[in-house]
Amino acid sequence: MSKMEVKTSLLDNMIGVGDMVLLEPLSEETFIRNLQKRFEHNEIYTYIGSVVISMNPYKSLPIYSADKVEEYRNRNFYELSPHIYALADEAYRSLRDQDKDQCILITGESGAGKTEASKLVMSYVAAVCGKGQEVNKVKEQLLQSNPVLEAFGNAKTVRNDNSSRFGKYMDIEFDFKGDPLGGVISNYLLEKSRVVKQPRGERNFHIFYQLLSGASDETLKLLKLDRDFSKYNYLSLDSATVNGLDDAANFRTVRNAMQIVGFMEDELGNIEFKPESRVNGFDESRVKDKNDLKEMCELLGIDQSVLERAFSFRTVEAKMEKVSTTLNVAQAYYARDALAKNLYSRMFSWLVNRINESIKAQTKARKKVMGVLDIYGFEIFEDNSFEQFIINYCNEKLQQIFIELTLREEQEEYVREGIEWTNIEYFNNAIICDLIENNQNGILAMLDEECLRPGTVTDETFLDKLNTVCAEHQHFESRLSKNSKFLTDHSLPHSCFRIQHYAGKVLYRVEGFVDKNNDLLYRDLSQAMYKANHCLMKLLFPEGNPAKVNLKRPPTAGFQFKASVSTLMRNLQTKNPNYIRCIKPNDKKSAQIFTDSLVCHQVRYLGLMENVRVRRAGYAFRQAYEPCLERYKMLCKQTWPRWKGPAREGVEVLLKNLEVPEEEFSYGRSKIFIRNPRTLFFLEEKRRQCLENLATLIQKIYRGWK
Ligand code: AD9
Ligand code: MG
Repeated sequence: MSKMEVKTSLLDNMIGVGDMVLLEPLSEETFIRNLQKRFEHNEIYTYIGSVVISMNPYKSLPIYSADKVEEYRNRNFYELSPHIYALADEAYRSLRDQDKDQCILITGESGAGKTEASKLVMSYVAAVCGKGQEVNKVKEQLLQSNPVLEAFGNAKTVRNDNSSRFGKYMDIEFDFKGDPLGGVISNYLLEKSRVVKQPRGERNFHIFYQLLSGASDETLKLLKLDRDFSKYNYLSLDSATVNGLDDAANFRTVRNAMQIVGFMEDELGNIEFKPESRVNGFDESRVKDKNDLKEMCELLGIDQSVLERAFSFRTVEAKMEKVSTTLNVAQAYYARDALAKNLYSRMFSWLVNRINESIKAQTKARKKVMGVLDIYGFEIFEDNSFEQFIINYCNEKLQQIFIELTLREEQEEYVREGIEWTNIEYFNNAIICDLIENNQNGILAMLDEECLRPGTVTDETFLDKLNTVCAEHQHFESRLSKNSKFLTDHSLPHSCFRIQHYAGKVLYRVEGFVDKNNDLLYRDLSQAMYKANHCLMKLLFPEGNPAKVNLKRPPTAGFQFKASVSTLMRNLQTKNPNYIRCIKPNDKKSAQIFTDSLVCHQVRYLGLMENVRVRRAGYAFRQAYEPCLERYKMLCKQTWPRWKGPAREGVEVLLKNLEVPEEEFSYGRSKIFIRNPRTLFFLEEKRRQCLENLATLIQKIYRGWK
């Protein structure tokens, strides 16, 4: 094989084209038909260069077996048909062999398959890295953290029966050989409002149902719980059971997983108490059913009268003075719900910390890192609240990083390297990120300002402020008004504002924004919890410690989220990104339906067409001259064993000698740019053959000697 041969795996037309870069002719229509054809043949993965598009098959496919892992192991990215394993393998090898920290960025809307993809990447990496008892224990713990976190942090929504209600970023750490050492998980804003209220057709977090269906009678008795869901206000009834979800079996899986991760039996007990307190029905701010309150207090080791008082009165401390006011019924309900939400979300964070303690690497040596990001996907519901606003903001930031790193960076590199290039237009969502996060007049800043302002603050005053400031902007800055993504018009329903996100227009209802952002828990309640005779409560409610009177307000939920997202983005930018773009084929969770309009919408907002265009107009592969020459110099007599001149000239001689067509590459200032993945296969294949021949030769010589 001296002339270049084309590998067929990416070009096979029966099942569509494996790499969109090779699609002829390229249009949105052909792009979508190609995805459809592949989906119908169960080919759910398609490349755009090194980006993997993953289509949710909504059925289990036989493509994740141990044999498949072996097939993809140590193979070149473009060598076999597209698979998420190819991406995982490439990322892992590049981390192990080239010492480059990696991150796997998985994006797509709710139900598109991000969480499944993140688990596939983790299980692939676990299968191919390191061996031995210690290493296996680490792997097992890392993998088993998934079912635990999903039980406590996922729930059925109308979009997805197993929807992640928290953002998760996990750094998997490796030693210099590429053996796993441990990991660190960061969690982002759990949707805690779900604990006390779920939209129609949705459920509370899985763990509640799992516990009531799967725990033994003794455990339930100990926890003073009843199997009957209908006894609990906080558990929705219209969708308590979900088709295809076996809560009881999952409960056993989770318990087992917790043991593997390293939870002790008594800790398991600790987290199984639930804030599904049946402290219902307040009567003029007095607790009606004292039996429920009594049970909760017994479980948590709280003095009943203290908690009862905390549900009835509120103490405000100002300038060393304490003033007690009674709570009315609505305020008492509010206090109860606030306590339940805080108890659950703090317990969730505790759980993550506890898992981190178990899985943390036992060495201080430098580590190689692979980060896997699986967050909640972009959401547009009928009713969108603060949570959707936060979730969608996070998705905007991820889209921004994709634009920065693939579209902008790629084009800038051509300019830097002096390669001829015509710019390709793409939509940059920086303007939407700015609208939300700008320190002066971004929506989050305005919300904070309103929350901290003295006087009467309501969701409505916040909305007024938003409308005034954003309208002023539109008025004064014509540039902004042309592009403004804050949409004001007179057709908006009452108490709403609308944002033109990169993925679509979303109407947000302001109700609850101020409150959720403030995220305050009456001090009497945190003190009551702190006084509990239960070590976990002291840990979860440290501000309840009477010795620590801190009049400073805690940072708002929005502020904290913005800060943690910004840290995450900085972290991701230090790593080599690998993208998985998830797409859902239909809204019915069906394996048969391919809804054109839905897919088209996702293809558009994910910027996939621009992605192919940039990639096609450009070069699929680039490498600095020195390492390129080093890798392939064995393929040419003039460059082997050593090339004496500048590396760039060596590469020139090499490619000429191998008869690679001239239009296939360009010489940049410091790098060689190769247009088509096929050329890379060709080089790699030649190199493999060469090494094989060498090995056979050595064997022959060795045998001859014997
Ligand atoms: V959300 O933003 O957390 O609401 P995700 O995470 O994008 O969403 P998820 O991975 O949970 O979606 O996938 C939804 C469902 O699709 C899964 O529960 C599976 O039933 C189904 N799915 C997704 N990917 C695959 C797959 N590769 N093979 C089989 C899949 N089924
Ligand atoms: Mg998910």
